[in-house]
Amino acid sequence: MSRELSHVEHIKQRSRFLRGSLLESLADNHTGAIREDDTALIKFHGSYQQDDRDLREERRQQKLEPAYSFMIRTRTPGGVVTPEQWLALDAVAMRFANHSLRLTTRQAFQFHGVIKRELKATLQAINASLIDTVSACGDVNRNVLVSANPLLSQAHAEVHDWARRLSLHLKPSSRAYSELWLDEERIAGGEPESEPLYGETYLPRKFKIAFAIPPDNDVDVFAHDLGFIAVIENGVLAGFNVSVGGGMGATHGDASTYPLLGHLIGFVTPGQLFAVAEAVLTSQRDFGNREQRKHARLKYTIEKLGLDAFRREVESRAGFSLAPLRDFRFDHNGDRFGWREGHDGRWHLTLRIEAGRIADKPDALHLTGLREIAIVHTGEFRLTPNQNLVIANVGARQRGDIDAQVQRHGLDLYRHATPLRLNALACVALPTCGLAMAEAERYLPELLQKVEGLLKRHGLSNAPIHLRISGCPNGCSRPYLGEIALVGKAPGRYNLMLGADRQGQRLNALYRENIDETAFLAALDALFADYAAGRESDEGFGDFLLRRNVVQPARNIAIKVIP
Ligand code: SRM
Ligand code: SF4
Repeated sequence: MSRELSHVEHIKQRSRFLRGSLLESLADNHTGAIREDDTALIKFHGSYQQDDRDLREERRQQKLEPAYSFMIRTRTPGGVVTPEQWLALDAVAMRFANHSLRLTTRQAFQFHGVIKRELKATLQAINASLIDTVSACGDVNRNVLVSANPLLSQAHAEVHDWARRLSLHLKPSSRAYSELWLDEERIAGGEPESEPLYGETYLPRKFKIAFAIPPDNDVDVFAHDLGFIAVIENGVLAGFNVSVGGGMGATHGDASTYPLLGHLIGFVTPGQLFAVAEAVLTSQRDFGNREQRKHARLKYTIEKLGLDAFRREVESRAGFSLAPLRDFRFDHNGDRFGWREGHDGRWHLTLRIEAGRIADKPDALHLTGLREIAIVHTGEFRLTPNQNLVIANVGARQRGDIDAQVQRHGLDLYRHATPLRLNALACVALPTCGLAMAEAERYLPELLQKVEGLLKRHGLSNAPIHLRISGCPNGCSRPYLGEIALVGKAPGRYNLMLGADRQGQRLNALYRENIDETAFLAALDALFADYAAGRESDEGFGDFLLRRNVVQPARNIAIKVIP
């Protein structure tokens, strides 16, 4: 096997802590792009260079360069923003981006379509609202996920606070971001720069952390490199069960890449949280594969070292042994919609936002509606890990006003949509994602309508089936945890995956490869007929398919536990 470091490792190494030639790239008015090496570095600053793929061919024929623009992603741990911040981000979307806010599967906002000339002004406008984009992408710890309803008890709020602090603790210390985008001066003769936690080549690959609060597994905790499952005993946060080595990404046709669920390795108290997170992260930093990026995620590092050896390494770095796991039970992944009352009598409204895209469309002015709500709302907005939105912390007397605004602007999908529609996830895919092989977000409404038609035919309209679609096998909508998943292979063609559970504890498996819409609708039609006739009461669609041996469990179906 090659021992040559991957190309990106060299770029990081000579980047002077993520500066590279970004200044020169930004100053070059001859192109809408940045230099190639800088495209790897700008990710660490929370942005991706993209081009409009709908226009690619036309521009090529016109001998024009691709229609370059930049995607920007926020670092918003747990996805919490104030109404003032919401208004600032809305203004950024309207002034600099494509007039939409995109809520992601990691509780962040994305802006699409920002042109190079306005990139700096856009990042400054975001930072002016006290939100940054540091490490939203790149080979570092990414936005930290937290169960979306942390106000349901005092302990929920504590978990959220731990996640926020951990996100700060694991933030790179390079000043490159402030210098490049916020015009902060370098202090002459100051301390030489260093990255105590990451080192000058950062991590081998992206690194993702999530905090789950049972019984909700809305964060899909086992899909992350590092998962913390809160253990709340008698209303008090006792600590966290720790899971390591989850990840969704795979490459078509390369059996050495695959999605995996995390392994539970023990329990830590809140006071041990930072030490164990650092120990896992630095173990990955030191043992992760830096030659082949396809094999660089923690899941492969753990397979290489062995789970026991990995746990011993973590314990030795943390300076303590992990305690035995505590009991927990998940009953649900996905979100719970509608109003819920918090522990303190305040109210939280979870709205369905289809594919996370908030825009003004002819039939519904969602961006405008949420702007108007932000003007009067006195609580917060919370993004869910499933691309939805919580209008959080509302007084009992304000509920009526919020309801009226929600209804006026057609934001009340949660009241009448089928469970299928409420729970479906779609990644961005075309036209902005450079890796998309097939449509996802743009195809979702039509797809749902067709699948809903089939469900209706079999009397299954109320079946809470989880469907996820992604435009390629990278897994941004966590498709391998969908009871039904379509994973893009080519324009109009998908792999049909089936059989995950609804707790986020079992991966699905390949059912049919590289099929078109007619074929996968026909396959689903037949399976829905069987399900309608043969399901046991409350039996999930994925569970049914497994019981009937329609699909065989994929690798790593059960979560490996070290006793
Ligand atoms: Fe993702 C790459 C969008 C969550 C696995 N992801 C991308 C890029 C940046 C494409 C690229 O590299 O050029 C996509 C940008 C599309 C666009 O135009 O906006 C992209 N990923 C997204 C988002 C926006 C999907 C969404 O519709 O919500 C999510 C943003 C999350 C955030 O706020 O940080 C998003 N991506 C995920 C998730 C889900 C999660 O983290 O919970 C995964 C699977 C979990 C995992 O990481 O294992 C995921 N994205 C990937 C991968 C595959 C990684 C791997 O280990 O192989 C790539 C490709 C890569 O890294 O090389 C990728
Ligand atoms: Fe792009 Fe693939 Fe991620 Fe979808 S799953 S956003 S197509 S990288």
